[in-house]
Amino acid sequence: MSKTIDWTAIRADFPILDQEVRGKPLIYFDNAASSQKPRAVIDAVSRYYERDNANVHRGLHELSSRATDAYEGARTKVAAYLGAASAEEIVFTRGTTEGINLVAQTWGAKFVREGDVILLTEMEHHSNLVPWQMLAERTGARLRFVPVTEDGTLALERLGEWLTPEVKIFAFTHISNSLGTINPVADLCRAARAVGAVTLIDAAQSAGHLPVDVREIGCDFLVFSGHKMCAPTGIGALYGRAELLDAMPPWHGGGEMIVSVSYERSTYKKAPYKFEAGTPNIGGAVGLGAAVDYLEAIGRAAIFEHDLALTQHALAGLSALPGVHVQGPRDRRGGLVGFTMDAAHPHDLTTYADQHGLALRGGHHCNQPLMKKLRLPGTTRASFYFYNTTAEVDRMLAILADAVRFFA
Ligand code: C6P
Repeated sequence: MSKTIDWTAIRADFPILDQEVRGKPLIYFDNAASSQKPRAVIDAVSRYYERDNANVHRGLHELSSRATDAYEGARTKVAAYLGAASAEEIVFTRGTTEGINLVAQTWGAKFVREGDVILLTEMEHHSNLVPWQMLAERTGARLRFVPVTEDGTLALERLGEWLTPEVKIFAFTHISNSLGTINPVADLCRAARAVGAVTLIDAAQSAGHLPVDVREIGCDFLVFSGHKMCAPTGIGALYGRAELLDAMPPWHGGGEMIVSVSYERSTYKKAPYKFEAGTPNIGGAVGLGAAVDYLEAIGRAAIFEHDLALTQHALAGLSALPGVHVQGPRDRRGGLVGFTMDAAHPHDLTTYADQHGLALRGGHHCNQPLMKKLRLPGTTRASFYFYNTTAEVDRMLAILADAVRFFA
């Protein structure tokens, strides 16, 4: 059992939550798309620009060394947050999407050949699908998918049918952004290792919501986005096992990633710097470091418990609404609920909710193939975070009950 936390006091850390939208108190349930930012993160970023701003790794002056310390300090915090063996295993990226593209285009270009298999699942976000399609097109590799079953989980009892020795990489999401399913990532990594496949975990929906330890999980790569876990947009990280990062060629070329350059050729720094060409998002990294400190002070186990309590409350209420159908599993799920309403298209329902100050998300959630498979036009999704309350879930349920009558 985790420590007792004053969740109401925590809410006061988020200035944006204290406002009315369309004359109603804002209920922000679009956290899976992007979370809100606590004062601690906003202040850390402001302080950096007010006091320390300069370029990193270059200038031999005080501000540059402060900026470098702040940037590298953030890398160390992220490494500890993910349980990485060292800060050199953390590459700063713009977010999940960029991290996956980096692996597909560097590791993939070097190690994936015609006839190899790239194994994904049917519940992947476009970010963990399109970069692999591009790699397959370039190399002649084949894509294969672990199916999603009726109950919104992966067909794991038949995993051996797809996870065969031809699989070079198995890339899968930790938590589905549409179904809420939590995949058993450590088991999947173990199974992949047994056939010699490398693993990549899309932790976009998990890194800020539950404890994630890359060495306990046993993954080779893991990617996440800062903006979904209280940090600014435009910053995220790729964790890569040192041995793999070392074996990968650089990605973008330019300043910061080189040791020496002649007109003809260049030599490159070691990881992670060889993957960080150009001036990085220093302010973003500072914000990410502050977000990590903030989340660690609350504790991810407690955050997960709070997410789950809200989700269970929402699931019970939604199931009682006529013509409303919840997608995804009942158990082993994260803090989001996707659902459909017979009488309303997800876009119309989401617009209706917005009229009441309730921010939901409606559509395919960048899961077009999954929606097609489930024969859904999309879903309406409520996604929770630790600053949300049971009273807000009750208010959502009341708005949706009105919507059932409105659209009937
Ligand atoms: N999902 C949502 O569900 P970026 O845009 O790079 O920060 O994250 C992409 C991404 C990758 N994987 C998963 C599982 C995700 O959920 C997301 C982002 C958002 O609302 C936007 S579609």
